[in-house]
Amino acid sequence: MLQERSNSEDDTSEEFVCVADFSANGGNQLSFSAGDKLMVHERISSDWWWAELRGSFGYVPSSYLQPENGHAVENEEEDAWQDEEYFGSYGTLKLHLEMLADKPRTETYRQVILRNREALKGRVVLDLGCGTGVISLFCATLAEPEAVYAVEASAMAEHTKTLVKDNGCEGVVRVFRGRVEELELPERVDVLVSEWMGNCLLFEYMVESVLHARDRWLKEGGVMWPTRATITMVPCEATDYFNEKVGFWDNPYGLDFSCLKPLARQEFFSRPKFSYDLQPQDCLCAPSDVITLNMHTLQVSDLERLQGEFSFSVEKAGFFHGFTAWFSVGFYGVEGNGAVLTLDTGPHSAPTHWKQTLFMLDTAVTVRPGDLVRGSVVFIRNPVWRRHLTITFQWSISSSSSSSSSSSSDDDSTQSQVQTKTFPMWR
Ligand code: GJV
Repeated sequence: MLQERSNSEDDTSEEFVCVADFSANGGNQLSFSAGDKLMVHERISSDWWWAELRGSFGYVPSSYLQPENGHAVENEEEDAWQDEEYFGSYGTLKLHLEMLADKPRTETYRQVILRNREALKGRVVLDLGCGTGVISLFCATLAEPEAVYAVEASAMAEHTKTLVKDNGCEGVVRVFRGRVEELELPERVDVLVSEWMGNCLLFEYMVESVLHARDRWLKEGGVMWPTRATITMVPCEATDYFNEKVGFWDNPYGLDFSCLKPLARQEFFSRPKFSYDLQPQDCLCAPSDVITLNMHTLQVSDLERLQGEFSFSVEKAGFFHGFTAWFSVGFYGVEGNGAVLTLDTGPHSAPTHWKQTLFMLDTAVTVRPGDLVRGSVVFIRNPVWRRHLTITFQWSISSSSSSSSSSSSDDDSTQSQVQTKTFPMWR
């Protein structure tokens, strides 16, 4: 899993080349096209720089820019995936312990195999990103597959080979160490199983590796586990979090620190908050699915931009502090027998290690039952840093004025201006 990186370079003006199109979202941003050359005057933060293009000034996302002299371009491709860091982090037990100890997650995969044990008989399975091999071992011990190919790029693969032997599965499970994109497998497979889901589903974009493996190794008519993946959202209150990060500055120790509040908003609310535990009572209404991916038809190119729409009808009075997002995945039966199992990482299901992801607005809005929060959300993959993305929300709130005397002719509803906020995750 990837960490935020800081950029500690000097702030003298320098020319940069834009590597992809960018359209400005807020008033202070600057639009540009791939190939444009712009002058960066100040590196305000690691993500947003103050720049000039053909006489206009504005903020630009630093990750879309490359130095004009183009140094370190040779390593660009590898670096863009941060594979050394990524697979390095999966080479130790820390993350595997977290995933294995996550009962709802691991138990769902176990149940999927149990319920398909008959159908798996004599089939060939690819377990992509097998880690310690738990899913492969479930296959070998709970069903009777012909073979299981367990693929793992990190150093953990060496331990996985031992685990397979120690559990008496070496006749069925074969461990391959390497990136699936670069490996030769003995044959095509009937089932491609993988646990690839990152924060907010897409972060890390391991899903791209899954799609490559599908196109290369899954037989015609083979099955994908999970079969579909869905991103769900809800507008929510986050009073404690708001007070902890921004409300705090109002009056600490009897002093007026409130001038720091804009800075606090910028620092704490400009990125999503991972591992957020949304309390069901903080949901302002019922959640809604915004994006669903069909793992059989999804294409790598689709991942560049995914858009969803929402229309939430507020059910309780409160403060609209932000949106919370999470995902669920569904598993269909091997024989198309429909038997669907779901792993849901939302606030109304058993907690998982993913928890939820919170996107805080800059200012809280008071809402009442019947108010409509309508808009869209777009997931744009970072054109340079391939495991990262930005998420842009656009929304407006319409409220019908309270004293609803049924008499008055037209709707007295007022609609707020369209608001927009973009969250880098992480670059
Ligand atoms: N080839 C082989 N192993 C991989 C690949 C790949 N292309 N990509 C990821 N892995 N749910 N967010 C491995 C990685 O080393 C790790 O052990 C596992 O797959 C991902 C674990 C789940 N991460 C997630």
